[in-house]
Amino acid sequence: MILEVLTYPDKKLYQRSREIVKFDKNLHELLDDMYETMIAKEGIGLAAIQVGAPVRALIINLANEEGAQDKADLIEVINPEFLLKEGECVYQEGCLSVPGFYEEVKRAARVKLKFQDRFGEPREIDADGLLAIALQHENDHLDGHLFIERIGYNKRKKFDKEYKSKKSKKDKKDKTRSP
Ligand code: QAP
Ligand code: CO
Repeated sequence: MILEVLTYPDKKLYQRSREIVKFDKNLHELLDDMYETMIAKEGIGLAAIQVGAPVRALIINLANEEGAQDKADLIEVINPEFLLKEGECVYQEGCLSVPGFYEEVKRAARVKLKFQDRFGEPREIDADGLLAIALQHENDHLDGHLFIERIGYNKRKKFDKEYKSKKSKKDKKDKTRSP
C-alpha cells in the first residue's frame, strides 16, 4: 500500500523514533509499504517516521551501475548504531519530506554501522560514497532531524524564503479551487 509522506514543517518529523523490539508481520508490512511508497515517489531512501511511524527503521535502494533501481539491492535497516564515522564529504541532498529543495550538506565520507534486519538478525555494514550519505541522512530522521538543519545559515534563510513563497502560492491556488 502506498502511504502518505509527511512533509516539512510537520511536527512529527521532529520526534525521536523508538527502538523496534517486535520483528513481526506488522513490521514486515510497514517495510513493504515503505518500499512501495519510496518507489512510487521516486525516492532512494525513506525512514519510517516519514510515513508517520515513529520507529527506528529505514530503507535505502540506490541505483546500480546500469542506473536501474533493483529491489535485489534494497537495504532494510532496523535499530542502527554507528560504530565509526570518518572523513568528510559534501553532497547535494534532497528529501521526500522537503520536496523540490536540494542543498549541499557536509557529512562523514565513510561509516561503519551495526543494525538488525527485518528478522532481528544482527548485521554490520561498511559504506562510503552515496550509501554512506544516505545512511546518515536516513538515520537523522530517526533522531528527528532534517537535512535543512545541517545547511549553512544563509542557505537556510534562502530555504525559508523559497519555501514560504511556494507555500503562499499553493495556498492561493487551493483557495481558487475550493467551492
Ligand atoms: C535521501 O532522498 C538521500 O525533492 C533520500 O521532489 C539524499 O530519496 C540519500 C526526492 C541524498 C542520499 C543522498 C526529493 C524525490 C527524493 C524531491 C530522496 C522530490 C522527489 C529524495
Ligand atoms: Co529525508
